[in-house]
Amino acid sequence: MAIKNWKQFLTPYEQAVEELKVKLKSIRKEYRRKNEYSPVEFVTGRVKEVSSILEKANKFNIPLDRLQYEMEDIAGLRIMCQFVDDIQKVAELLRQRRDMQILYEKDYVTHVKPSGYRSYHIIIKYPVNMAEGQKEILAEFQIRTLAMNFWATTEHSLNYKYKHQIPREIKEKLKNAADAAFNLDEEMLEIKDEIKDAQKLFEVKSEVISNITNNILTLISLGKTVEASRYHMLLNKLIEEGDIWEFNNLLSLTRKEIDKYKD
Ligand code: 0O2
Ligand code: 0O2
Repeated sequence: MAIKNWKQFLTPYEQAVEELKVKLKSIRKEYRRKNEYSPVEFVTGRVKEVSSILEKANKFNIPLDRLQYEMEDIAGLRIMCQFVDDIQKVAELLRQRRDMQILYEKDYVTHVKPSGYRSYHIIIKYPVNMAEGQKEILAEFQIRTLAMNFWATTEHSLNYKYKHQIPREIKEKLKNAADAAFNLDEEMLEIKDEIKDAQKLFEVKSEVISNITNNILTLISLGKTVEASRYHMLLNKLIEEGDIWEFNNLLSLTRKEIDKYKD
């Protein structure tokens, strides 16, 4: 059976991708709001192109009237993580959700594909509320590290370029690149705590700098331009070489300065 109206067929998938993107991005926002490290680095999503749907249906002998039951990745969400152990944290967050039903999981992180592909896949059933009522669709999450994503994206483009007939020498190079990506993930995991500390420090510093800047602006609005420019110079000096203790000190000095002029 041919699908007469692809636009109509794909509408619930488009809605699902948009909704799930918002939901996943808000997981990150929630962690950030609490000033905590987020296992979600960034999220992308797409609805499969009609040409790719037809190609895959052909490859797996899926009749077009069975697409909605048998093709799992018409709606696809990709969740990128900084570290390998974040992948299971994200999977656990998804397992706890009530707004989707997990059908099954495929662990290509432990069981690397012969191509070198690594990712953790979760297939879900997701209800979409349409004008004509609720419709349940299938969707696929691919959870991976930045290194896994870099490799998969490159290999995907090469497959597209060579129509799945990648020359042997390029295939070998890709295999080496997959090993390098694996090693990078391992090494990043070893220095995870240091990286997280550095990122946390950066966030704390950014917040203190933003508060100092606000205080300098308050001093200007109070007409205290000489004081404001003195603190501005001090801040510029700290930005070059200051540590967090010195930034906090400057913040409290600017607060005290403002207090002097409040009635
Ligand atoms: P931010 O934090 O401001 O960058 P849409 O709403 O459909 O237009 P969507 O899905 O958000 O957009 O766009 P897309 O192109 O799929 O990219 C998704 C998000 O992933 C975007 O962030 C990109 O900036 C981010 N992104 C893509 N590649 C990378 C990458 O290599 N590293 C990082 N850290 N982020 C990347 P947002 O949502 O626009 O927000
Ligand atoms: P797209 O949208 O072009 O990415 P398969 O094993 O791929 O024949 P199946 O049963 O759909 O078939 O399941 P699998 O292995 O879980 O693959 C689903 C998706 O995972 C693929 O979708 C890819 O996105 C990704 N994937 C799987 N293996 C590889 C790989 O070796 N390299 C890359 N780059 N991606 C892979 P599609 O259908 O290829 O579509």
